[in-house]
Amino acid sequence: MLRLAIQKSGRLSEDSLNLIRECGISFLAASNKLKTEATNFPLEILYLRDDDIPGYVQDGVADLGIVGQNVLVEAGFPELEVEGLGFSKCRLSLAVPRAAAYDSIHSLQGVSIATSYPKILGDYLAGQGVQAHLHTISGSVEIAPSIGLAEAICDIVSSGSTLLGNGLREVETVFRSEAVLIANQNLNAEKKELLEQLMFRMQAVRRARRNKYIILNAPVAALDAVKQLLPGIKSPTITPLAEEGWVSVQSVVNEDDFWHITSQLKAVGAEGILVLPIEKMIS
Ligand code: PRT
Ligand code: ZN
Repeated sequence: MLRLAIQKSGRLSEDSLNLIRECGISFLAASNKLKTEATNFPLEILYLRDDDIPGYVQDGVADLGIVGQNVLVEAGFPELEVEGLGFSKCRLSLAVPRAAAYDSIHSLQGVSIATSYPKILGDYLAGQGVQAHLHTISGSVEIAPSIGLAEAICDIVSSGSTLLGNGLREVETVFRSEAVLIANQNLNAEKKELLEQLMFRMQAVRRARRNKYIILNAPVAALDAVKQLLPGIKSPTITPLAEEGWVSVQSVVNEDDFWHITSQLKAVGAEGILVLPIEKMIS
């Protein structure tokens, strides 16, 4: 039985649960929301504050966890990371009041900076040869300059609207983060095997999310041009249509390239283009 710790309620909770569900693992809703057991995989889910997850996994109270890299590195256990999960992407950035003079990181020499990430920020500043006064606060970091607590801040940014709304200007990216799967480093053979199975499923789900299945009809004369646009996993599947001189082509395209490729396919003569989501994609 594996114990997986996820965030109880917050930005990571829903995406963590969705990933587990898409791996085909079902579980009953927890009555007390502290833990639940899966019904079709040897997995128990613990619901915790995100800040507690790295320590619980390090100590072996949980075998696995899903947490932001920012929290993991700040907790001092980067070695627990197994793989990135591609959601909750954000950055830890330095920001100063809009009107403040700022030329380079050296403008922060001797300045007071409010943050909830003293370790990551301290390491970053040391690497840049800058000495600043760090004020560690646990929340509402963005208001620190306006209440006179600090001259600059270092906080998590995603869209940037919180900084904007508080009259702040983002000046340096200190750290880039996403949700990661973490694991205790002394798992026994049985748990390691279960972790392998879980990772195999997670990878299949993530690959599927990044790709689409595409089916289209094309005149035989346009086939070479269509094949150029659709590399597929190996190569596209081509079957003749009942109508002479036409074929049906099936392939997989990356979601990022999808709009670009479909417009080019139309331009070379493809018709009846269907695009379908992929549920799982095993390499
Ligand atoms: O209660 P618990 O301790 O479990 O949760 P929490 O309040 O500490 O964390 P939570 O749920 O806010 O965030 C969990 C994780 O989500 C973080 O550790 C990051 O890895 C990730 N994440 C992604 C973010 C954001 N995006 C984000 N935008 N975490 C926080 N923010 C906050 C940020 O602190 C700032 O206040 O959102 C604001 C900035 O957002 P924008 O869009 O205005 O730039
Ligand atoms: Zn937290």
